[in-house]
Amino acid sequence: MKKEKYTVTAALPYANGPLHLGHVAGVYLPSDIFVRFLRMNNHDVAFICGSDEHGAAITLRAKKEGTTPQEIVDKYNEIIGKAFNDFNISFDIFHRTSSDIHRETAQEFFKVLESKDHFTKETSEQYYDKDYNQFLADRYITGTCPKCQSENAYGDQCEKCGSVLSPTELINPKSTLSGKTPEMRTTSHWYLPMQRHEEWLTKWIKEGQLNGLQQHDSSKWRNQVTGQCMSWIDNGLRPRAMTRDLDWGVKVPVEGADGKVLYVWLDAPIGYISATKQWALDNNKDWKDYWTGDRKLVHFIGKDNIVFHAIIFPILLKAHEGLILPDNVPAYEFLNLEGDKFSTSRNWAVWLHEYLEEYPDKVDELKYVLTSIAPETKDSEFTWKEYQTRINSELADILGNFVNRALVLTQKYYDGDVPALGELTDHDKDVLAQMEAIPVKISKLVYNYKLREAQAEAMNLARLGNKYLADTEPWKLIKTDEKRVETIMNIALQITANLSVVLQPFLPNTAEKLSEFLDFKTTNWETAGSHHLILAGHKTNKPTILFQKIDDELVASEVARLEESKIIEANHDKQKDEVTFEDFTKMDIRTGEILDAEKVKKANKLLKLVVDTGLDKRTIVSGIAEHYSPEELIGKKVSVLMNLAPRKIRGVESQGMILMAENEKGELSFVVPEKDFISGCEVR
Ligand code: B3M
Ligand code: ZN
Repeated sequence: MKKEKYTVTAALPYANGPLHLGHVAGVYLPSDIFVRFLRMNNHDVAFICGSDEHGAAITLRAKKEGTTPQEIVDKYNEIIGKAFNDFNISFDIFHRTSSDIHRETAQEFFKVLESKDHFTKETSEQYYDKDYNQFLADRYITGTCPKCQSENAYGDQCEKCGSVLSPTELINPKSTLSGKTPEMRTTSHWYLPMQRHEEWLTKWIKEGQLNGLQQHDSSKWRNQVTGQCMSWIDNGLRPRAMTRDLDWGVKVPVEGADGKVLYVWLDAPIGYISATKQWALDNNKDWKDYWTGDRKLVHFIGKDNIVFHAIIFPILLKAHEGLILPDNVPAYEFLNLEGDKFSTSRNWAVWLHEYLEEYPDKVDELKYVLTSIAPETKDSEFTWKEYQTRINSELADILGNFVNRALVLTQKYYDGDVPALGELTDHDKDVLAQMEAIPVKISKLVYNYKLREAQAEAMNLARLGNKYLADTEPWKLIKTDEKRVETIMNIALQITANLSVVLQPFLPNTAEKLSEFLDFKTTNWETAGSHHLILAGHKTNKPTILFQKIDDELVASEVARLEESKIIEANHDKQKDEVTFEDFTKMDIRTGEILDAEKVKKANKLLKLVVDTGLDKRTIVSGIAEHYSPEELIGKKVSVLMNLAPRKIRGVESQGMILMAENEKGELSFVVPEKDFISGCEVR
């Protein structure tokens, strides 16, 4: 197979919050699978990512947490980077757009475009907050949506109805800084006249859609990508401001541009280039090799980033000259969670770093589930129930079961030695032919960015093996036909060895375990399909269980956790629905005192408390382990919601709830009477 060159990028996550499973399923996992596959096929690949550390996304978060942008990006770059690492995502580099090399690269890029007259300078009226002495970026203005009348629309978008807006369209605009009505002031900015590029852009995008004539069809863009681009173009391309009045970002490298920074959507994609530069420096390579010539540039992104990667960045690359344009922009639709959209503000999310803390040994399990449900062509949904079903009835019952049988029987009959392949029946030949065909199918699917089907095809190999053993029943045959069993077991072991190859892109940890069991490893995809991957006489090892089953309790507690955060967060910024006095009196709240505290096993956030409530001493499980050590809690006065229905949390029955106040930074404080009251006093 022809060796090709690829530069693969995964969208730079904003360093303003942690990653949730939606990000993972729609960008980072598919790009990782694609790259692992390319590497196994000996293509020359660079896999680039980093955190996006500029823009209003960052400054607003800093304001919310009462801290500086620098602290925010340092904090989330660390959390995100660690989560990628723990999740075994194989970036060649995970870089940062706050680095010096990025600033220099972005400024240089801007200067090249400026010198080639690709910008126009235009003066316009924009909202200005007098109290804060600054122009207001789109996200700094909220007001009533002109389309749906929702009161909390942002200057660039209404999250309620999804309309794209501009700040001047908002009814009754307010600055999020001072809360006051902003005034209009004149400011000038550099604009990218996108309309100048319409002709070549249209042709290029249509080519992408139609192509598919290349070796593996890899140039054919997904319909939703070309569709979105063409509808943008058909609506008419307009000049778009490439600079902003902000003090956080890459300074505009021109005289007289004080207080102006590069627009984050000019800055961030250049982050792919600056990250490549840093990686090249670290590895004695020339970065230009990765952005010029016959190399395929592939951007993995979410659908909300399509126009930035398939229109704006290509315009910038083309205008710069000498750099390649993307070969493909595989964009993913959105992943929903338990019937609702992922939402950071409502905490309706499964956070990757939290999952990994909680289930550090279930990395491949999550990868498997997320790839199975990846939103490749339409929005899809993650539920804990499906997580359980996929792991139990697919990973454990099919893959785990087959591998275990094959290896355990080999131990039992041959002390681990691979038996010889004897005469083949038609059934054997058919099974071997199917085994041989699977890697070919997987290849074709991966090159077409159909990773969901590709993984299913890899699992078909385990299905094939499982069925083969069930059909041939070597455990019965061993009593009557030992010779025949040798052939059957040899074939079962060839299938196992092939699994250790074809699973590598999808489930690298599992593939590694298979390699250890077999004492055999190849990272060369071209060997996949072979009937002789491991030879007779080769010694295999005793296997361990590959996948533990997921019990109902895990599903129930994860779902309960989500429901709780939904109830708690839903109305955070506004007053909740009215209740009657009678409603209120249904709650039995009393003062109490913590007598004992200990950690709940295998749960980082939970403490098991024994509380004196005046009426009794009871056990309450509380999610405060990250805020208090057990020792410092003993003797603490608290308020207890007594008559909350008891619930089992991590196997411990919790009889009530401790009341806590939470501030914007997520810090917790007990809610207690200001005087030293005894336990059992009613709160009302
Ligand atoms: N940070 C937007 C996002 O996280 C943005 C992507 C940048 S890719 C150059 O959705
Ligand atoms: Zn709206």
